[in-house]
Amino acid sequence: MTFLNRTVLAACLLAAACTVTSQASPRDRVTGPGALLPDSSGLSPGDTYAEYQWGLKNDGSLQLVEIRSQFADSGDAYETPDGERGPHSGLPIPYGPGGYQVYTTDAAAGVDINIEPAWELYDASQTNRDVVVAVIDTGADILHPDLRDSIWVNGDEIPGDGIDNDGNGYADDCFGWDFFYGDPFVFSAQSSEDTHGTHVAGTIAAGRHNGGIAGITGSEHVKIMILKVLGTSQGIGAPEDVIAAIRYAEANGASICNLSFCSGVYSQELADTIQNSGMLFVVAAGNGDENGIGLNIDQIPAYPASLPFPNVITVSNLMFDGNLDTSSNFGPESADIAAPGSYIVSTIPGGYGFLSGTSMSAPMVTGAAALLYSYRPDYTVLDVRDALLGSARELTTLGGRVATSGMLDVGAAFLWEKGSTAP
Ligand SMILES: [Ca+2]
Ligand SMILES: [Ca+2]
Ligand SMILES: [Ca+2]
Repeated sequence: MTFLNRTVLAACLLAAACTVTSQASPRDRVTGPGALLPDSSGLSPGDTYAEYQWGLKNDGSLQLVEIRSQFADSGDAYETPDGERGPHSGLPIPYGPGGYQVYTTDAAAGVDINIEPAWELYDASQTNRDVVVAVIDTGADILHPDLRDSIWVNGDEIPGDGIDNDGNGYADDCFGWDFFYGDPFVFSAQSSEDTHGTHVAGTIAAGRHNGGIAGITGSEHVKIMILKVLGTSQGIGAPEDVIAAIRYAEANGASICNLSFCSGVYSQELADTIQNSGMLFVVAAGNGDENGIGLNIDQIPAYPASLPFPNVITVSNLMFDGNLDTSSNFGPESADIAAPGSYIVSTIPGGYGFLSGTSMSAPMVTGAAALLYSYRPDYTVLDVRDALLGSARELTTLGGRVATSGMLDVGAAFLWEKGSTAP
């Protein structure tokens, strides 16, 4: 059981759904306008939840309080020889004084992506270019008030006529494509299976100064192409759909892809597709083993996180105290950089909610990459990668954990000089 101290969060409901393959674990959620409060952080005036976006501005006031049972899960004692768990043991549950211990984790001021100086430069620039970011994930709520202005629209396609007007091989693909179900509908309002992608999209590109949260790029120049490859309440998918989505993204103008998913299974064709692409891929490092303990993905590879290509950035999950989250995968060769990923507030269908995991860390870097790529029309996507990694802010906690030994620092990336050495 966990609590996050700060007024609004006390009213949070515990989310019931759970995604498995997509690299997030739902914890708390806030929905509806009733929870709106003015942004007192000064981070992004008009975005009422910006106060809770510690990843963008961490004033050190958050505290995580966890109440953990002192008794180990007795389930393992009842494992059958073939590894399956037996029925519930029936042992008495250890309630009562002394049965639980309280653990607190305090935020460390300044452990954030330092977005404000980057926004100052970006907002003052007259030469920002348009950038399309592919979110290859679950679907996403394209009608969300904080997202709808940020959604890529295929202007050459006429919706609903059943005809592939632009001849790109997909009929009625106005906002992207659902490769999971094989149709043009990138959001299912009837189920909760598109929560994950909605959350990822919001971190990257939710509107700024329009209520709700502040997306890193805002909606003006950066648009999100929704490519659904993960479906069902488990967030599962297939490599061939990811491959098709990558090809669609590149053919239809995307330059950066967010891949917030992970698999232990290697696909040579997926690896080849990524390596041969001209796009930049920002990839979640993954959320550890079945007990939620982070793995060294240099030794136990996870894909696409462990792919060693120069157009891939692999991102680990930084907690607000400046440590890697215990669940985050790491690897001094395979993981490149850390970014905030725990207790991240972003858009969910019909509202806002908190999710945690490397799935939330990757879109921090994707948003930063898109912002910088927009700000610097002279940069290639590989220049953007060099800038983000070369300017990472070193933390002693990250030494030997990620290649840069550092966390995302967008303000520093905006000041990075092309030609500086990068890891
Ligand atoms: Ca089409
Ligand atoms: Ca059409
Ligand atoms: Ca907003």
